[in-house]
Amino acid sequence: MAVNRSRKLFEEAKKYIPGGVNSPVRSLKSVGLSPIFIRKAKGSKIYDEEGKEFIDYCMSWGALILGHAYPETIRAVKAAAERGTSYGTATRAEIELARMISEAVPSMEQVRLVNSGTEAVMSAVRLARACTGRNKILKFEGSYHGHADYLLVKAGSGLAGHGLAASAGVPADFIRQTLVAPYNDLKKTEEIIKRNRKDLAAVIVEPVLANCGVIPPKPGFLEGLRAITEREDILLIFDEVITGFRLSYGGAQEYFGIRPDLTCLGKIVGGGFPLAAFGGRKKIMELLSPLGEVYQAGTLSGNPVAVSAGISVLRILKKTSPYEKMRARTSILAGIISDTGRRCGVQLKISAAASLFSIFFTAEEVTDFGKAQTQNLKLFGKFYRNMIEENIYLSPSGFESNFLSLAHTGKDIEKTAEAVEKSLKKMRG
Ligand code: KE4
Repeated sequence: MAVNRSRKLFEEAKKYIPGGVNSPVRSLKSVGLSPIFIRKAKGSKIYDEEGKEFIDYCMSWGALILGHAYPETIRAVKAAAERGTSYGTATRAEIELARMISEAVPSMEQVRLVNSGTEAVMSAVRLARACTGRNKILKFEGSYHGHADYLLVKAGSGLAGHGLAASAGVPADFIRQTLVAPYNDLKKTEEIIKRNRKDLAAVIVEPVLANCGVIPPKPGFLEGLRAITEREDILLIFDEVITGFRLSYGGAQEYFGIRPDLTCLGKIVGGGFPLAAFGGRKKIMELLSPLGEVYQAGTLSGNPVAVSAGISVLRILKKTSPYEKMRARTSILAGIISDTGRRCGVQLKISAAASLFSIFFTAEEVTDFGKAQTQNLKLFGKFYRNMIEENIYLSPSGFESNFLSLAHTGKDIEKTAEAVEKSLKKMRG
């Protein structure tokens, strides 16, 4: 078979880029494939270098809730770029985006724009440590908060898929301040918090665990977390890089009715550009330089082109509030996949939260990272490769989430359902 263009490009890429990719999870290594090089995208579709069309459920890891190359975003970005790509000064547009975020997420009384989710989380953690004068932070097994050294501890996403519990190159004393608790286990979490309360600055949580597949919070888990951190005077950080503007216009904190002290946003808020944000109570945010003693900076922070993309997306989301429609479409697809698995005699569990979903090849409910790790990854790889053959591009790991967008049509769902049927049938026997 002629080596396709992606394979040829991959060989070329490996000469100059480690592993041929700029981020491990897009290597497709954990599903037994090599990267598919995408040349263009529109709506719910991506097209490889041979022009082959795929229905995309990775959607740039959840960033493109409106779909690829959304016309309003393209128009806004072109207009912004024609006025210059970066000034390194204050601009009017940054005020508008910060105001829109604060109005959407009232707990974010003040906002700082940064360039990635990693940077947003790093900054929020530093702020929490300065605000409380304590050093320890608590995260949950399987959660992924970007690649800051001290957070690469029992992390999800690419670390889970590649079996790296913590990355090389991170000195042991860098992670000494990082505690880990089992997600959805409030009792164990409370024990760890009580044992460490005098050194604990913050608890950071993905309100829906979405980096080991999708694991929604059990009823009462987030409420309990809020009550305990409030009582123990510990800050609660919601990492809403995935759930922000995804679960609702006000994110998971609106969806679940919980008010954290600090919030991190990414992906959707940047409209597909390198833009993220963190924010919280004014009193805490005013600790940031140049007002306070917490240093945080960035050459391209609040970049006018990226900001124009973010504003264009938030305007549409605020105006159309597509959340119920996307939730309904996601549950239809989840139901179809679940029924098809039963009909084909393949044991699988669908886990969904709003327009997020993931497929675990296991018979038991997946409520934490430990259970997610028992999924049959070999079967997931087979299913993944079969779905690629059917031109469906899922997020390439059993430890990632899939994302529906406003651009996914009923026809896309039908095609996906047919692809699931064919893929699962090929896996029998
Ligand atoms: P970035 O630095 O990749 O923009 O954001 C880090 C981050 C922080 N918090 C959460 C909850 C996240 O999911 C992420 C990044 N998500 C991964 C996919 N699960 C990004 C994909 C990648 O690493 O290539």
